[in-house]
Amino acid sequence: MHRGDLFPPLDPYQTGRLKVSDLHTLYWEQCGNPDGVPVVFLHGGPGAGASPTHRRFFDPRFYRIVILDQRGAGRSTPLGELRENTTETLVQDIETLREHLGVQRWLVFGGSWGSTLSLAYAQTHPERVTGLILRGIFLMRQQEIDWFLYEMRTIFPEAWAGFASHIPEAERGDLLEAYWRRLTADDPQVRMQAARIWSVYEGACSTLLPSPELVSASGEDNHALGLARIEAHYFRNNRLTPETRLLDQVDRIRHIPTVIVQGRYDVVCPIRTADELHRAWPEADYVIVPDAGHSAMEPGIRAALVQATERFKSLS
Ligand code: STX
Repeated sequence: MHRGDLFPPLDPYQTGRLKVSDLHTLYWEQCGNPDGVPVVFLHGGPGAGASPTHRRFFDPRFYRIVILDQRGAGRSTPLGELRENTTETLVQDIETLREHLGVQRWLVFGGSWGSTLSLAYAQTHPERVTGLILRGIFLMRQQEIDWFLYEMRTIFPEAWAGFASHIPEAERGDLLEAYWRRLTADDPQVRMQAARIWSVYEGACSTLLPSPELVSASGEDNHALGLARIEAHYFRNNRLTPETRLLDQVDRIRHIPTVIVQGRYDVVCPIRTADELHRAWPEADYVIVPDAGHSAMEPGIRAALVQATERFKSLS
């Protein structure tokens, strides 16, 4: 069994665009084996978009690897569009793409917000899901959003200072509202500046050890704009109801083979949430990586994720 690192870089054998509403068109790609076992990759944020590295969690000889940029994210258009952009529309888009590609059932792989969306998708369409690989669990509850906005400061005070100091002191009592105003301002420069600072804050808190590469990638214009606008939009306008919905509805997916991978020192999505999910769902395999933070690219996390995709070969 492959126990090493990511698979080698690879190009898609097919890419496409799929119009999913009057407003939104999705970017998607397929890599690996066209006759292989289907797996769909769901990126984080929401709004972060997928990258070429994400293709490399899966053995390309075995898997038919489907990757999409969610509404408003990455190469999907319009970038950063907030209208018609809810958890329900994202779940529907996954179904639209599945049907478009002629896939019956697939393995669903998602980290961070991708874990949230994977759970929402699986609970809505359990018959379509052969397995779940979930990393850095995020359930979009008030406590997790407050942690993101105010309490990551406990561990990353310098990064938080950069995030908070963009906002005048009088507005700092409600950072989400203050950022929302700027991220949706008429002036594109005001939006861009706020987006860059929001995204760099998240990136800086994502790794156990400092990663200048990840921080500078976080500040890249298109990535930052999609991520910050859509993330703020979901935090402010698109909470789950009730907020415990994904935990309450574990019964719908309890039978689906699942691996949860969680970094012990994940500061963006603290392990407490993964622990709650696993307590509600003891049948799921739970892998705690003892020396990792949040990012999928943390060495221990990516190794655990590759081990999980390798293990799923025998269940396919
Ligand atoms: N956001 C969680 C999430 O999905 C609250 C996420 N966290 N960091 C990221 O995504 C990136 C580092 C991929 C931007």
